[in-house]
Amino acid sequence: MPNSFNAIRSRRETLQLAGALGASLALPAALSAQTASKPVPPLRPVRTTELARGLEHPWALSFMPDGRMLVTERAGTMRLLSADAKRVEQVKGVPDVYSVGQGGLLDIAVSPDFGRDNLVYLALAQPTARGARTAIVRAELQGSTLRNHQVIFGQRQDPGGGYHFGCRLALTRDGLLYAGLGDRYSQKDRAQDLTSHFGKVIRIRTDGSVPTDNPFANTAGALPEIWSIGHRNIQGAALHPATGALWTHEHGAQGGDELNIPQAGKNYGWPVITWGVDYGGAKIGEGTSKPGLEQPLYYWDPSIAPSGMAFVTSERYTGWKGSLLVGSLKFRQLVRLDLDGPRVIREERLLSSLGERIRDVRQGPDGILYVLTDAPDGKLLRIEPA
Ligand SMILES: [Ca+2]
Repeated sequence: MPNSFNAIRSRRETLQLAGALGASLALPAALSAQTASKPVPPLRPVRTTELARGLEHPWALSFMPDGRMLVTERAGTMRLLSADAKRVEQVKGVPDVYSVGQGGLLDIAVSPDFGRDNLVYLALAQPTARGARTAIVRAELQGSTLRNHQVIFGQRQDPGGGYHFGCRLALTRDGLLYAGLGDRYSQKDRAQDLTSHFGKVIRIRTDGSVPTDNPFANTAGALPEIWSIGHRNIQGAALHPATGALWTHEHGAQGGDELNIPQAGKNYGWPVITWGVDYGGAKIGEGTSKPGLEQPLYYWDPSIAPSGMAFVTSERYTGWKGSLLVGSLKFRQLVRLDLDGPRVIREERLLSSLGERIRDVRQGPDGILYVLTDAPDGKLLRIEPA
């Protein structure tokens, strides 16, 4: 089994040795792998209010500037909720999805300029003649209808099977779109292959074109959308509110769920290195570290099955500003990570008493936090200081 404490200790010893030798040892941007000591129970009580129920396996929540909410449902439907969630409409014009296993309608991101352009971005498993691929569709929301659909990205390969589509989206203010893509499980070795979109973070412009400064834009044979490689199944993505950097998390196999800050052209290791093992306990790849491959910022062992991610910028929660929230499907909790720059200094587990799989977490324009629960009768909950 992976032993994170040894990893931390061996890094400290390396630093001490380097110091003793008078050597300058540049710290890698992602530092070394780290798991926290035991997660702590809630430090302060929170109150949850159920705003809506009857959502069918809701997957993602995105806010419009006026506080209205769009919620995707995995089977391929979408709801538009009024800001108080009292009115719920079915959105028309949702694109066809491959609703098999983990596939279906996945993430949604409302344009930062929605008031001007009415655009929304959908990540979905899209059916093809041979199987399915993860695709990103841009459409205008007019009233409660999506119109003028454009597929702005589609994975190059499209095998069958219903696992590991990813996909989470992060839109920047200057017109870039990051997407975290899964390895499709059967294609895991291709997470290392620059001719495949499996197991990658991609970076495109919001019209689907490829920025010329992408790290592999001038590499012969490489797919130019690729930003970083060696990911397994990304289920959370958010831009850091101060640095603007993309943060992601991904599911490992048994143990080894990871938090990363994917940087241009870097390799995050899957399936060559991982802090997890295969289901059943068999070793995966070559171990936990290898020169040239990035260590995660943080990892969970046992796996929590993370889903959804939001930085807290709100002042409304004492002690929470600047922390990172991550839903847990497996442990049925909301995880709050206290950060010191890129290091996790404490992990707090919230909402345990609800017993709900947490699929998504977002901060609304009102500075309040909202979560979606994963169930046939899924809920939208508001989280407030008690
Ligand atoms: Ca990794």
